[in-house]
Amino acid sequence: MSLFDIFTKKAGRDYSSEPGVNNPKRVMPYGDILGDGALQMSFTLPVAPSPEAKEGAKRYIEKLGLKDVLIAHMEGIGNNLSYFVVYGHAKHAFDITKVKVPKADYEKMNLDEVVEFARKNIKRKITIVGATTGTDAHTVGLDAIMNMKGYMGDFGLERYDCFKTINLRSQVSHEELLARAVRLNADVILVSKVVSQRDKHIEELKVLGAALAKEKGLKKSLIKIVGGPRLNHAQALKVGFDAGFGHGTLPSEVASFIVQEYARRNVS
Ligand code: B12
Repeated sequence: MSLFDIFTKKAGRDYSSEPGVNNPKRVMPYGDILGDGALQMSFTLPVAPSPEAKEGAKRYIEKLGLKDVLIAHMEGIGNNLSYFVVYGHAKHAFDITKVKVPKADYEKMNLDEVVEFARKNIKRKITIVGATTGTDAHTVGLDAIMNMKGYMGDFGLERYDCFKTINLRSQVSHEELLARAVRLNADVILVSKVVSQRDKHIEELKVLGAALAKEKGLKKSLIKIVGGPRLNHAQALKVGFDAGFGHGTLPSEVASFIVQEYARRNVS
């Protein structure tokens, strides 16, 4: 269906009984009218901006199956590189009832609820050791979770009375993290991985996951958590961790998981 059709023939019609509209089995993007499949995407091509680059970008997106393609923006972003913003209309829909995403098992609580839960059920401070590992120098994500001031108005783990937190900061080797976790008798380790080029973060986490599993000096009940913008819970499980937290995670989500998982493992 073209944009013309959408605006002239279909506008004003009741779509609620049609595929793609309010129907969880046929979900699709929309822009102007539910079910129109309108979407916006952006990408970079390794060519200088030109009328040919613009037309090439349009044809490429048409090959991907989008209709009514409009290049809304083209901009040079360096030597022989162009950035594009494109609008188009997709025809594909998906069945959201068939989509299952593994998630860390916890009920979200706020700071006071976490502290109260720990006071009632745990009755001791939980020792948490955090680090950004390998050559990764990004500390902001880990700090957002651990530091007193927290992230997006949500206080960090240092603020919780029920936790003793040790932030080893960035570029921490696996050996050092393991040694510190053993020495501090850690209950939880938090690993941050931000650089993900060529899936380096996954490779390194596999190695760390295996080293953690082998290390005899660690508590058997140690809770291993990993986080970063290109990570999710399913990936964390695959590399030997107990939970994975991605983009936009709030400290209280991590705190909620920690106390509930600690109670599951340690309180009978
Ligand atoms: C700030 C920054 C830097 C600073 C870091 C300063 C510091 N002290 O951290 C500096 C300038 C040092 C830097 C360097 C580099 N950077 Co940089 N950097 C960024 C930038 C702009 C912001 C990252 C950030 O602070 N985000 C804010 C925090 C709050 O978000 P977050 O990290 O996602 O954290 C949240 C979640 O992911 C999660 N989380 C994160 N960690 C953890 C851990 C746990 C346990 C849990 C539970 C949750 C959790 O919770 C947080 C809060 O919600 C990003 C681009 C971007 N916009 O994201 C690039 C970016 C991450 N950097 C990038 C790159 C390539 C580099 C360099 C390699 C550049 C270079 N060629 O030198 C170097 C790497 C140096 C190194 N050895 O690691 C790339 C990574 C690309 C990739 N896919 O790997 C990015 C995406 C930029 C880009 N688009 O190219 N960088």
